[in-house]
Order: sequence, then C-alpha cells, then structure tokens
Amino acid sequence: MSFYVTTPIYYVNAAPHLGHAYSTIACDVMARHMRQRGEDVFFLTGTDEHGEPVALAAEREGVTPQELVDRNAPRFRDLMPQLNVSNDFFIRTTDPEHQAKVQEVLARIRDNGHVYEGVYEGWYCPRCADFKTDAEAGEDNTCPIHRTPLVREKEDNYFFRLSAFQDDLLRLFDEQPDFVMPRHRYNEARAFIESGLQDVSLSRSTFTWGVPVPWDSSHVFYVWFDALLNYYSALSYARPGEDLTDRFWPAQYHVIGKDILKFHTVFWPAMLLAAGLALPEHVFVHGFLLMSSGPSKAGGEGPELVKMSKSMGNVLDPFAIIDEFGADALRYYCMRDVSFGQDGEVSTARFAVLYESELANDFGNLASRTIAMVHRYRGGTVPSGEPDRTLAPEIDALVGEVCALLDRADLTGALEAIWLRVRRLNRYVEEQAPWVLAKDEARADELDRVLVSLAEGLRVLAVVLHPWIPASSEKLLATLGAPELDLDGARLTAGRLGAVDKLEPLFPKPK
Ligand code: ME8
Repeated sequence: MSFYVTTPIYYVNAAPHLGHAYSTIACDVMARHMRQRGEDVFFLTGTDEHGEPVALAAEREGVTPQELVDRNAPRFRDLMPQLNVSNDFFIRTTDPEHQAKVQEVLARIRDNGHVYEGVYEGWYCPRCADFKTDAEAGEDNTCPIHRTPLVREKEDNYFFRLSAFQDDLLRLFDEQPDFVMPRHRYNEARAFIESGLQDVSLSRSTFTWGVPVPWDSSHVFYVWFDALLNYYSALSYARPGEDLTDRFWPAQYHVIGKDILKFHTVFWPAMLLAAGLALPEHVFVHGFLLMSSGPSKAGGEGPELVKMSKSMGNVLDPFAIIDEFGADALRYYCMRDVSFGQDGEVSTARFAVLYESELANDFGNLASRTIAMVHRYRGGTVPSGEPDRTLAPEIDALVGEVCALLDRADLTGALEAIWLRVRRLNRYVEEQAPWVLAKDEARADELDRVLVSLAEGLRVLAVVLHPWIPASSEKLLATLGAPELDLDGARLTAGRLGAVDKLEPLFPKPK
C-alpha cells in the first residue's frame, strides 16, 4: 500500500523555528513508522516562496525576490538533516516544474467553468496572505490571528467559484467523517462551510512575484492556490524521468497547524473537486506549541523565540537543544509533552525534566543496565533460551497497539503505550533482581531467562521507538547486533540475539 504524507510548505521570509520543526517531526514519525510496516512511503516537505510578503521583504532588503528566496530556502532545507528527518523530496514553489503544474491545473479549473473575472474589495491580512471575510475581520478590522490592522484592498482579480462547492463539501464531510482530524477541527471546518462560502480571489494584479496566470499576463496566481498545489505537483517531478502521481496520489495525510485550517479543509478540497482530482484521505490539524512567559504570542506565529526573554530561561531553541542533546531529544520531547492535536505549553524546564526522567533514566538506564548485565553475567552473549512467558503478552501486544494508534495519527498516545512497556521492563528488573540470581549457580536458568527477556524486550522497544528517536534506536540495535527495523520482528523471540557490544549512555547527562 502507498502512504503519502506532507507538511505545510513554510514561508521563506522568516527563519525556521520550533513550530516548523514540530510539524516536520510529526510527519517524519508517521513516515518512518509506515516504512517499518513495509508501506510504500512518500514524505514531502518544502518552502512556499511566492506572494506579497516575500516581494515586500526583498524590496526592503534591496534584493530581488529570487535572490531572497535562494538565500533563505536552504535554511529550511538544512533543517531537515538537523532534525534527522527522512523526507523524500524538498519542494520549492519557485521550481519551474511546480509552476508549470500550477498553470496546468488552474487552467483546467478555468476550463471547467469555475473561474470568472471580477473586482475584489475587502479586507486583507498581508501576514496571513488571507482575504478576510467581514465575519473573520476582528474588532476594528484587525487580523484575529496577528492582531495587526487589515488592509483595505480593491483590485481586479480572477475569482474561484468557491461558493458553488458548498454542497459538495458538506457531502464530503458527511461521507468522510475523518477527512479532518481531530474531531474538534472537523467541527470548526464544517461550521465555516455551513456559515456560507464566498468566492475567493484566485489571482493578484498589484504585484508580479508569483506564478503567471497563463491566460492573462497582467496577473499572478494568489499565493495560496500556488502553494496548495505543491502537494500535487511534487509527485510529477520529484524523481527525474518518473511521474509518481499514480503511485501516491491522493495523500493519506496532510499535516498542518490550526492557523491554516481554512485553506486546507475548505479551499483545497474545493480546488481538487473543481480540477477533477482525487481528494486526500485526511487533513490532520495539530495545535500550537505555546510558551508561558515573555510577550504573548499572536496565534498565527510560531513561538517567537528570539523575542522571548532569555533571562527567564524559558526559550526553547530547537537548535540549541539539538546541539547539546541531539535531535532525538527534541523529537521525543515535542511528541511527548504536547498531545498531538492539542495546544500545549513547552519550556526548557519541562524539557529538562523529561530528558532526565524518561529518556535518560527510564529508557537509557534500562538499556545500560541490561547490556552491562549481559556482559557481567554472560560474557557479552545473550542466552539463547525462551523469553519469560509472563512478560510476552504485554510486550508482544505493543506493536499492534502502536499501529492502531498511528492509524489515527495519535503520536502522543503511541509514545504513552510504548512507555508503559519501558516502565514494565524496569519493574521486571527490580522484581527479578538478576544480581541476586547471579549469586546462585542453581538459578542459572532463571538468570538466563531474565537476561534474554530484558535484551529482547529492549530490542522490541528500540524497533517500535525508531520513528521518534531514530539515532538512539539505531545505536541500541547495532549494540544488540540486530539492526532490522521492520515491525513484524517487534516481538519477544528466542535465539534472536547473540553477542552484544558495549553501550555508551544513550542519553548522557548534559555537560
Ligand atoms: O502558513 N506550533 O507557512 P508558515 C506548532 N506557507 N506549529 C507551528 C507553530 C507553533 N507555534 N508555528 C508554526 C504557512 N507552526 C504557509 C503554508 S501550505 C500549502 C502553506 C507550523 O511558515 C504549523 O504547521 O507560516 C503551521 O501551520 C505552519 O508552521 C505555518 O508555517
């Protein structure tokens, strides 16, 4: 089966921050997990490079928009290996192939009768690149997300007949109740549709930085229509000489933050219907990472790390964490401390607590102790006997639970299920007290059973945890001499392990 997952494509006029890392890590967990299930996976991320904000930023800096995006896009591209993210392609909306596809699809939408020429007059937020309806315009005509003044725009535009899709969209929401996840976001999107859809601008004519409208050279496409199509266009040119569209379209999951819900759950399916293209299975809308102190953050922004007061010690800088603790620690923390789908507060203090109590103590120590005991009591070779029958049902059930949870994109719930087993194995060590068994030759079989159970349990955990903490998992599996990652093998097995290496602490104390 194919599995196609996408992140939003990020604006290049600001630097990458924790919010961008968050969505990307979440998609990476899903992609890596599905690869472990043997699925044919394609994972896409990239940058959104057109539109007014980029044109204005370039003007301010005295460079061309192309120069600006060429300077900034690599910062996002370089973020991926830093996060140990396994994306299959990185799309830039300035790629000529993308632009040609945008023109092709939007011309088709026009040929299908869903585009007309008109005059737009209304409110616009340059930071959202969003035309706000009167109902959306906040008090005193400010942007409800950014709380900055909206601009009154009047310009000749081509319009997309969004209003004509109201009934089709409601039918989609009826027939596919998990089209938008989680449920409260489904309700929000549905309420927006039910409140009545207005047609939206498809093109802009007051600036030129965008994909040219093929039937009218004085217009460029409105940046959102250009950006959304990245999910479709990428498949046609990600692999030179090969078109992956039939293999991966439509996506199983578009993962987005709640700030861009309207575009993905209303505009996007309407556009696809208008173009006669298949609709994605799910749009998963996650919440915001919030920081408790410092200046309050407007809802549409990532945590404004730079603006926060370092003296308050609450700046969660992803790059500083990666430098000091490695990408796994950041990946784990983001997926663990904020329930995926909800808003949640993050802080350096909570990071430190979870790093020490869960990664270093619960998991790291379990690994160190187990490997050390295999060396101390059995010369570095895991005994070949059967693992403990009292442990097997609980450990062997894990992989099924994790698969079921990830089928619903419950990335936090799956970590919780895994951690119950980490704790179970730690209790097992205490209950069995191998150091006592080791003193009694007559109990050598019992000690063998405990050691093989622990080593195998650890192997199972490392396999299942791989999507969240890939580097540590691979290190541990290499130590155990069992590098295979497929989930079919994530069950306690006799005779699977043999000689093991020494293991440096997986999550060392901070310097
Ligand atoms: O909106 N917490 O780009 P963008 C969690 N180019 N996630 C956050 C976050 C936070 N505090 N802040 C940002 C755009 N994000 C458009 C998208 S898609 C066709 C075009 C994440 O650079 C979250 O995924 O503003 C949010 O939706 C996205 O970054 C916005 O990134």
